[in-house]
Amino acid sequence: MKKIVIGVSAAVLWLLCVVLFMVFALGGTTGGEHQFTVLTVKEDSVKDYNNMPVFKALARDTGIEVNWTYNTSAQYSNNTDPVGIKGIDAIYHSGFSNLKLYDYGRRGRIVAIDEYLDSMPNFSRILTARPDIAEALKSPDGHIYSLPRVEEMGLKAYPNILYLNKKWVEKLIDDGNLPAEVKLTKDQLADGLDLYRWEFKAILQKFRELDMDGDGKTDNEVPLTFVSGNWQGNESDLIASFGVPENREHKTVVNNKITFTIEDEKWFNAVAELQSWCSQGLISTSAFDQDESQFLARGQDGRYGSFYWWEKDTVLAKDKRDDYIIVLPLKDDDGNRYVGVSNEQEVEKGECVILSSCEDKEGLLSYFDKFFEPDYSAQLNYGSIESGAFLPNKENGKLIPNDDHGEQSADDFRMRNAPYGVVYLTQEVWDNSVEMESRAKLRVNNLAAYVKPYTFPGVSSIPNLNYTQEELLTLNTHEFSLSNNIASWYTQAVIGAARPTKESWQNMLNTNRNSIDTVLRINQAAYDRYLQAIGQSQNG
Ligand SMILES: [Ca+2]
Repeated sequence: MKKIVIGVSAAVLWLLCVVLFMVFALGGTTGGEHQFTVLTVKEDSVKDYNNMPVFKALARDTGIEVNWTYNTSAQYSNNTDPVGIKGIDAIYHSGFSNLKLYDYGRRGRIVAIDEYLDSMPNFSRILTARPDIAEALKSPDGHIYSLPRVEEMGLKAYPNILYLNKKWVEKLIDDGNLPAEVKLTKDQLADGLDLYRWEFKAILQKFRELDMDGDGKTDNEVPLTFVSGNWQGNESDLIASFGVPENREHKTVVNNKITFTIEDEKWFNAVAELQSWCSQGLISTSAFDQDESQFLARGQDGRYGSFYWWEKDTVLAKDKRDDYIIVLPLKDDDGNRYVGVSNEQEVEKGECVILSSCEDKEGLLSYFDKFFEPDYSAQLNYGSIESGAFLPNKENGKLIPNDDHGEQSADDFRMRNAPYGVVYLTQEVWDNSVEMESRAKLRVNNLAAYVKPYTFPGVSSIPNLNYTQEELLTLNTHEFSLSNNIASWYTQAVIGAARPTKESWQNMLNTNRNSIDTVLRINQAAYDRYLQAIGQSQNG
């Protein structure tokens, strides 16, 4: 019976769609050229853009009709020449690299968007107000070939927070099992716990030896875990505690100098110590081969003694969340703490490209220009007001996120309802137009209180750099093999049976010397130009 009702309503809906489509199609033909087809990359679990209220609102607002067609990311990545797809005017979520953007751009296959700024008041304003963004978007010939995604919360540079199972530490204290040299009392067990690295290690050793969860087995506790090399929740800040500004690319800016962390002997010392932690079972070997979803699934039942992640709520089932506390970046023997800065960008370059075959470039770009307005950016990023992503009414001129999605988690809701892509959400927007989600605020506050103050002195992210054609090609030859070589040496060293030798580390550096120096030279040249372009003195 239910099936029949659904069938009937689907038929009615379909009929309605046909009628609506005809109305729009007729309107389109009489109105002229305001109809476009845009290919977007999305998974089947994400709702149809054509039915999303935010796109209906955009159509009403602009008088421009966009028909969205889809590729899943698997389909899309199999297509070696997506710009050659017939019948589309643009690609949303194009994900093009610098080299690809420039390559398509100089061959005239995608549009130089900077030539259409008259149709794009919002984007023009952004480029003027933010020379760093303008600089980041340029290709070697000075043209801008893509529309960006800008989401600034100051979060992505610090993707690792160390969480510790407080319940288990309490149990150690209660049972008299806390190592005598670790002076910890129960009332200290709160967010911001202050530990030397050696104290943390001594606690992990107890987690390893004892049946912490009380199920009768001593082999199913995971003392420490993370997702090695992942963009969040990786081991970089454990390595940083040895006094080296590590991130997952092993490459950072120290006092305006592009630097590889792997060249620092402190990095080698960290790797050697990690090997010892792994061989003693303090770090689970799965930390080096699990993906995000496996890591999240394994954490739910509360058998992690400690882990690195951005927030604990996604890692733990609801009833386990209060069991964990935030540990400050681990102190070295001298009492110093360090965290590195990631190179994850809050300005993402290749979000949307317009194909040269598009017959009304001004029209389509004036449509996408609307995406940069706060109300549209917010709905594109979190879901439509009508779908329940925000409360129906603004407060003090601000959109207020709706955190209550019933049985559905905030992540699930957002994944299905938000198209993401071209947005502009900056501090000014958070201050005036859109209230930040409560979980984002929590991250901001946690990072401000427990992580950011310990940023390695003089260290900053490598920004989006603007390369010449020759530089792009040279980087293309060196970067990929270099990062593979580093990753394979590192993983073998850490999970190997014996402590890595200094000689094997130096051999790895020697073998890759040419690539290391070439990448540094090119990055530095581009970084110096970047500093000049955004008007900063190199010493300042
Ligand atoms: Ca157990």
